[in-house]
Formats: sequence, structure tokens, C-alpha cells
Amino acid sequence: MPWRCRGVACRRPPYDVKTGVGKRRPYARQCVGTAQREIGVRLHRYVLAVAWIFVLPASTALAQATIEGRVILPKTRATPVVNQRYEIIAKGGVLSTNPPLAVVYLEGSFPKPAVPAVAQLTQKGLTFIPSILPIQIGTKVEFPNLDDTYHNIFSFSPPKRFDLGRYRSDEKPVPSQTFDVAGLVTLRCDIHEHMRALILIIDSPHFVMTDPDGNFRLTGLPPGRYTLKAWVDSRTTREHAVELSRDTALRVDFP
Ligand SMILES: [Cu+2]
Repeated sequence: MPWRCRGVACRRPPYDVKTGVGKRRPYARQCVGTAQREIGVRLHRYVLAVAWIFVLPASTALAQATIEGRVILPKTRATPVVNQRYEIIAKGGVLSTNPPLAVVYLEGSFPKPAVPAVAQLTQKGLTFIPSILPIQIGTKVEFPNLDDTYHNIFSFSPPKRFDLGRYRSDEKPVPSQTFDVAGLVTLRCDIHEHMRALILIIDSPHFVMTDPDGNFRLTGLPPGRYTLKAWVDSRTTREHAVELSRDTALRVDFP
């Protein structure tokens, strides 16, 4: 009687290896039908996986809310922003960026990321890049030195006090710090008096920097009641209560 493939079951030896009971069949012959069937099954799974990767997030994104608007920024002399380089200035004990910009974020209760984020704040051309870095609580920030000279970064700010000591560009691993407390950290360099940067540690994964005109757009927001905040300088944070449902597209302006 000719042997007939019986599907997935025939992947196993058709005889008992230990006792030798049963008739051994050539593996190639035995598995032709199964192989064809398995290609079909795998193709089907592949198509489903592709659909899962591309279609599902698209539909999920559609079900999430968006907030856009404008923060009216403090007036200043018109300084062109070259390569997003902002200067950090201290005026009467208030730290801000020059030209001014704001960081807009959604405050609420959000699940912590499974894997903590990693960000970088480099030292290049004797400046910090970027000069202001918003991060979520728990983020590890690396501080690579891209200059041919030493830097010595330190912070006296309450959310994170540290002193990285002097190090050059070939320092491995790249010196880093993890920021676990919300607030504002001012970075300085012990060697270069003029170097200054800000790290804004936010208890939210939903944040964005405005453009130089104050425009912002937050996308992929989950439904719920939150406080939308706009950090303008170390003493000024504006806020606005928002209620988001699926597909909400809100406009919020901070006067
Ligand atoms: Cu320095």
C-alpha cells in the first residue's frame, strides 16, 4: 500500500526508534506533503505577522488622541536658531533658553517603560548639544565628549547631584547618569565656565519641544483626564486640564 503523508504527525519517525517496531520510510518521501503544507502554514503566519506589525499599530494610532497648539513664548531679541542651538541663560536666578522655547508634556499616570530609555547629551565645540534635553523619569543619559580636550561635567541640582570628573573622547564606557527624580537639572563644566545645559526630567512618556514660534504637536495619547503642562523657564510652567477620548484632536493654546 503506497505511503501517504498524514500531515504534521508524519514529521515524527513513523516507527519506534527504541523498539524498532514499524517500517522506516525515506525521510524525503515521508515529508514532501508535509513540507508543502508547512510552507503554506508558515506563509499564512508570515502574512498574519506582517498584518500585526503594520495594520494593527496604524489602527491603534487612529484610536489615540492628538493635541496641538501654541505656547506664547517670552519676547526676546530675534536670534536665529542655527542647528537647534539654544543658549541657556540665567537672569535673576531664572534659567531659560535663548531664543525661548517651551517643553509641553502630558501629566498623568502612565505605565513605566519595560526597558529604560537611553538619551545622549554630547559635548562638542565647547558646548552641550542639545542645550536642553527633556527626558522621562528613569532615562539613562550618556555624556560623550566629542572634543579633543577634557571636560568635567557636574550638577548641584536637587534631582541629581553628580560630578563625572575629567574625561576625554576615548573614555569607555561613555560616562552616564540615570535620572530617577522629576525636576530640572543644570549641567555645568568645571573647566569651561560658559558651558551650561538643562535636563528636564518628566514623569511622563508624552512630551515634545516647541518650535521657535511656540508650536507643538503631541500624538499617540491614550484616552483619559490629564493636565497638559508647558515648561517655559525654571520658574514658569503653565497648565491646562484636558480630557481625551479615542480619536480626540484637541487644540490648546497657552497664552
Ligand atoms: Cu568643558
